[in-house]
Amino acid sequence: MKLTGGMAANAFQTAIPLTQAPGRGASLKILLYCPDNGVTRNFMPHLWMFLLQSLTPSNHEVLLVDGNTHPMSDQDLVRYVIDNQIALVGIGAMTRMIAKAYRVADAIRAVGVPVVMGGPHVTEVPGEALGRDGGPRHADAVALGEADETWPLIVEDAARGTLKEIYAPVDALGQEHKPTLADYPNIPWESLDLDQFNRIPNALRAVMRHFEWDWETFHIIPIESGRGCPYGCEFCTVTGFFGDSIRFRSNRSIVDEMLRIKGRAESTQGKIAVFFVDDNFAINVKRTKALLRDIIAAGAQLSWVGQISANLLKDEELVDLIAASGGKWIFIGMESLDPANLASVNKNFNKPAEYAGVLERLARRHVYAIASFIFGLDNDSPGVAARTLAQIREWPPVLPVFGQITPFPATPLYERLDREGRLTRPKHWLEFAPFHMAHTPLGMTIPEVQAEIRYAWLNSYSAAATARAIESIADEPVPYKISHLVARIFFRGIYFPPKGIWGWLKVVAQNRGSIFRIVKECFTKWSGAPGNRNGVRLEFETGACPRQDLGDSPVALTCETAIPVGIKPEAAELTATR
Ligand code: B12
Ligand code: SF4
Repeated sequence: MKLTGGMAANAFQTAIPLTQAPGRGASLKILLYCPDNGVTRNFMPHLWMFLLQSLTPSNHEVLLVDGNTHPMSDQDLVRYVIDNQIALVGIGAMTRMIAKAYRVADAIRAVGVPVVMGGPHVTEVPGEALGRDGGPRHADAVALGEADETWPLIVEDAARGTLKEIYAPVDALGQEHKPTLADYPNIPWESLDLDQFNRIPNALRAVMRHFEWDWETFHIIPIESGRGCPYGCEFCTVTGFFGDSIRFRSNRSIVDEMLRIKGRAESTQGKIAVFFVDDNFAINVKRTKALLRDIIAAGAQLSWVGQISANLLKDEELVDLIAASGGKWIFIGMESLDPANLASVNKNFNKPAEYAGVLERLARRHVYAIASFIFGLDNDSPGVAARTLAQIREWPPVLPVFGQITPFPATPLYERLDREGRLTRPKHWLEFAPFHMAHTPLGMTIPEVQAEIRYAWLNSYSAAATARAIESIADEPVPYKISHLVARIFFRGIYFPPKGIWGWLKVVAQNRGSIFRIVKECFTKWSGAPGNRNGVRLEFETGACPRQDLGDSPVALTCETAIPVGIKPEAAELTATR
């Protein structure tokens, strides 16, 4: 963790050492709350809430509320806190949700309930939450960095009424100490109440039940297999926050977690997919292969999404294993097609000339890419969106996402732009505005960047672009087409969130050509299996497997499909910063 500023530098000195023995105070009822920011929503629960819940000493009770799935006004939340006799509230937020987080914290503190804040933003600018930067105070305490080991101490201090202001993961000598992940807790996914995170809209659940389709629930569950990334891209907070020393959980604990999740899916008529939230899931290729082999050997495959940088996806065996272990979509931070741009943000390990090969290698195994681009980099000029889209059209179908370069506090980018006097909104997080830049790029104006981003989203997810993408996989099994279509509609909602039922009907009407084509194909295949209602189901189950042309691949070709039919395509935001 890299702490900046005077306040941050003092943080380690004032923090309590991890060696302090926790004593037992009263039993507390604790609320962990994750704010939405009223604009963007997440499609997946936040891991930190479940992790901290599992790490809470057992004499306390922890309730979770995620504003993304359960939006509440500040006053509703205060009422919830009072009604449930909550004695401590923990709030975690990324930079873009921090303004809402502060507002909620203020309202809760106003009724006398202490608030602890944690997560990337308060770690980066702890003085802001504590009111030490001249602004108002929003939190009674802040947890800096990884809180796996400090959280139990915070809870016990709160129970004794001795909450301190700053908790940092330090050893007895005041040196930063990173959790090893060797004794990662069991998050009881098999028994947790995940109802608020079900992605199947209410209206569709009854239909699924009626037809006995096992899509009554669909959850995306976050799993971390390791932490840390050594690459240090200029705009990224990860190297600063988690450190460049990479730590992994044991394969056994990850496989066990997946088996428990799989067991839940099988026993609940539902589907569950996993999001490996590691920033670079294959940062140690040898270890990732070993993990994927263990997943396959244990029969723990679940459909999964992960984030892997393009340079690591050149390894054929790795990609075989990704496919065989259930990997469906890989998030790739391509950022730019311009090597000068990549060099300017310390990401020149990305080689645009290699992107096509990587995408084809994935597509051959029916694994596709979420390709993330950043506009507004210093070598960008007007027309960057059209140039990028022209290149994308040459590739196997991908789900592109576009954002602007954002200087997050405490990143090398923020510091450089600050030094260069280029920050136009140095505290952009206090006035969050989606897709609005906070500094002036060198080759374009801020409105030009916004226009490029809009052009890119509009033309990537138009009905014509979707029809082209479906056409490009015409020879693939139906499930892939369904999966692509649903994913494209879902991703379209990132930039163009549909408003209510009419909004959705409009999206369906616009894409009726692609929908009709797939339904027709589905129907043909279904009726092509006389007397067998399972005709389609059978294809869904086998269709997701990698093509059987992997030669002497050592991996077992078994996998299950998770087509996110009925997924609630809310306005999710995907990172464009990895
Ligand atoms: C998964 C993920 C997502 C998911 C959604 C989040 C989710 N539902 O989990 C998706 C892919 C949608 C996403 C989107 C975005 N993301 Co994101 N995402 C991540 C990622 C890879 C993993 C998060 C995670 O679960 N980590 C593991 C947990 C255990 O770590 P943690 O959350 O930090 O929690 C620990 C501590 O922070 C602390 N803690 C956290 N909260 C709290 C609260 C309390 C009370 C306490 C005591 C402690 C505490 O304790 C935890 C255990 O040690 C992180 C990078 C990373 N490795 O963390 C980026 C990251 C959080 N994302 C980031 C960004 C920028 C974004 C986007 C804005 C990108 C974009 N341009 O669109 C969007 C915004 C989403 C939105 N809705 O508005 C940045 C945030 C930087 C910042 N300063 O805010 C990160 C750090 C990545 C980066 N490159 O810098 N993201
Ligand atoms: S952007 Fe990705 S590769 Fe670069 S430092 Fe961040 S996590 Fe690592």
